Formats: sequence, structure tokens, C-alpha cells
Amino acid sequence: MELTRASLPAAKRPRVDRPAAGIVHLGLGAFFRAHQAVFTEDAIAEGGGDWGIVGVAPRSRAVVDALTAQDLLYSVTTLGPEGTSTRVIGALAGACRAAADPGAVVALLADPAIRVVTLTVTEKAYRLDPATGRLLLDDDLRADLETDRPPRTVPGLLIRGLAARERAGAGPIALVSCDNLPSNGHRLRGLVHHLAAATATADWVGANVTFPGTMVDRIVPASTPETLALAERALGVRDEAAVCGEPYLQWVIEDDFPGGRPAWDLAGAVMTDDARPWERLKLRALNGVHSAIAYLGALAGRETIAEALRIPGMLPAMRHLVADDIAPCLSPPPGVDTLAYGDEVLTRFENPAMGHRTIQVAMDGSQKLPQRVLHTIDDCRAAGVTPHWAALVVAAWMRFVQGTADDGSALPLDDPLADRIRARLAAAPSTPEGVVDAMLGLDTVFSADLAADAGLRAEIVTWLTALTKHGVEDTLAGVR
Ligand code: CS2
Repeated sequence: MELTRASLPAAKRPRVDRPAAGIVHLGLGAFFRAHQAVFTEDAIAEGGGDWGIVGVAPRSRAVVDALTAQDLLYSVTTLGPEGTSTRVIGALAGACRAAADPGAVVALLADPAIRVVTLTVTEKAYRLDPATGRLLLDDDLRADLETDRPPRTVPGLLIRGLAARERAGAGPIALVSCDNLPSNGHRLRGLVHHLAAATATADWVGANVTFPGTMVDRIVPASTPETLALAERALGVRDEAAVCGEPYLQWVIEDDFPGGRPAWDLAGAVMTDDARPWERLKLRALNGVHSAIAYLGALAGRETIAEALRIPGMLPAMRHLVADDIAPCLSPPPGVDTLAYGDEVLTRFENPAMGHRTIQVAMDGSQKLPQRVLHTIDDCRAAGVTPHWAALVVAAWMRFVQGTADDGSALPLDDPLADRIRARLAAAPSTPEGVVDAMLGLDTVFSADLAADAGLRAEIVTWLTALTKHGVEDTLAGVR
């Protein structure tokens, strides 16, 4: 039997049921379902308010169909080291697909009931140059702005929605990026202001739209048949939209909501006036380390992050990365110690119940590397320190993108720059020096300054030579 309001056992009823809509969320992926939706459900339960979420999937049909068939209910299973627990979430007030009906999404953004828009659309959807953070105006986005075809890009959708909101007199609104970008609020503001500048909506946007920055955190692996089986065992009914996540959850939010907000603070979120120290800490000491383990682990044939951490030398190498390269150049938020944070992160990564695939974390490296690893390298260089361990991560990525694991098996390259990466590699000598130069020439990933640093280049070449000749296991074997 399928999960519906009628089939759900009474003991599993969600904390809120059919809330009226107040939020539109773009990006209906597993992360949103296990993070913002959970916080929002608890905030409504604790503090009330019409803050139900209309979830908009940019493209995916499957999740919208599943949620629609299930009365907008789905479950989250928490995978603790000591067992699992499953709860049903009822915070959704709607679900739709932008690709199928962009006009409906524009109308939602112009609805006075909607006062907050949250986004988890992944790094690449912002169309920002990862190295500089500047907007990349491609043909798709230009067509969204200059023609009246239904918008296909996220920025295009937002600009159309805001123009419609101004026309409708629907009042102020907060656009909240929940993606792992540095200064995500500032970046989204820059993007929207830049695009609105060419339109009649610019003044209205300036006066009525805020862009609170956030730091979001919960490890949420992609759902698998096992996730669905766990949910079915707990609920007694089938949930095709089930997700799972680790016990840890954190949300730090800049409190700048002109149309009001849910009582997220009552649900455990930290409200602040500057989320950037939190973001920076998390991007470098969590996501940067995650990416490092993902590339090294995938090359060594490890399926999951937890398995990769058991490669001899991996844990000490990751501790060095945090202690030697990340911590010295980072000002953590008040009361937080970067080394203790890094240790807690490694313990979270060790959770064997997660089954988080190295290949999943490895995807989109060209979009992730700058804020996760290269900004650490920039800060080390500015402080006159050689970023030995961060250079290992860059080398591991450069070996990973060549597409062959240490045992000779093929590795997938799932990255918006895949074609450019492959073309550059094909045109370069296949020596470590040749590969490093070809990759450092990717100017949307590596700044000209960083690429011209001879000491850093030498460090990356040394690591890449070791990884290529000896493989990950032998390279890490001696690390203490
Ligand atoms: C991961 C993140 O896939 C990835 O790139 O590093 O999704 C990570 O699990 C989350 O940011 C944790 O909050």
C-alpha cells in the first residue's frame, strides 16, 4: 500500500498537516526534504503561522508525481550509529515542476501569501563563474531575459517572478539561497540585482527584496532502494519520496525577512546578522574535506565516504588538511574551534549507516573546488604558507577527472565543464606536468594568480606524480 493521509498509521502522523502556503522552495531534492522542510515543519509546530512550502522541482518529474500521489507526505529516516528512526513530514503545501509549467511558478512568486523563497538548486544553477563569482550570461539565460519564452533557468525564473510580483503589488519578499556557495546571500543578491538592472523592476527589487545568507548542514545521501525499504518497514506503507539523513542538522540564517518568517529559531536554527563565518567554516572544514575524501576514495575504489576514511593514512591526512592548511587562515564564528569542528566532521563522515557514495560527492568538482579548497589555498598563499595538503586535494581532483581509478576501472565525470576538461586533457601531454598545466588553465576554476604560482604548481605536480605512479593507498600509507 502507498503512503497517503488515509493509509498512514496514527502514530506516524506529521507534526503539521496541510499548512497554508507561505514559502516557495526551488529544488525538491533529498537535501531540501531532509533539511529545510524538517526545520520548517518544526517551526510551524512550535510557533504557528501560514508557512507551508510549495516545492518546485526544476525538472524532475518523479518526485513531483510521487509527492502528489502521496497527499504531499513523505518520510525522513535518521540513520544514527545506534539505530534508525523515521518521521513523516507534512510541511508541504504543494509540489510542481517548473519545466512543465513555468508560468505557474511565476504566478506563485507573485502571490502575496508567499513571503519567502528558499533555494537548493546546486552551485551550477546560479550561473556564476566559480573562480570570480561573476555572472556567466549564456544563451539560455539571455533568452530568458530578452524574450518572453517561458523561463528555463533559475535566475530567469526569479527575475520574471519578481517583475510579476511588483505588478501584482504583492509586497516584499526574501530570497534565501541554501546552496553551498560562499556568501550565498551576497551572491544571489548580486545576481538578481545585476539581471534586474536592465529591467524596469530594478528599483522595486532594491526596495522590496532581501537576500539573507545561510549556512545549511546535514549529510543526506541520495535515496536508494534501501532507503525506501527502511521507510516501508517503519511506516508499514510504501513511500516513493522517502529520504534519509544523519542525526546532525544545522541551519544558520541571517535574520532579514521583510514579509516575516517561520519561527525557525524555535526549531533549533541559529538566527544571526552575519552567516559568513559559519559558511566559510563549513565550506572549508566540512565540504572541502568531504571532496578530498571523495576524490581520493573514488580513485582507490572505495564506494562510500566511510569506507574511504578507513584507508590507512586517510584520517591523519584529513586532520593535517584541517590543522595545517584550513585552521591557521580561518576566523571561525565566536565560540567555535576549527580543530574541534573538524574532528566532529570526521566522526560524522565515519557513520557507517550513511552509505554516502564517493562518486556523489565527487560530482560537479569544477563548481565546488574554488570555495571548498582553492580559497584555503589563496589564504595560505597570502600568509606565506605552502598549502601542502590542500595541494593534495587539487592533485586528487586532477587525477579523478582523467577518468581512471587506481585499479584501471573507469570513473564517471559528472561536471558541467566535462567537455572542456576532456578537451584540455586530450590536447596536453599525459605527464603529471602536462595534466597540471592543462587543468590550471581552466580559468573559470583557477584564478590567474593561483595558476601562476610556481611553488604551488610544483606541490600539485609532486602529489599528482605520486598518485599516478603509486596510487592513493601507497601515497597515503606513510601519513601520520
Ligand atoms: C557534499 C554535501 O555532495 C557534496 O558535495 O559535500 O552535499 C554535504 O554532504 C552537505 O553540504 C552537508 O551539509
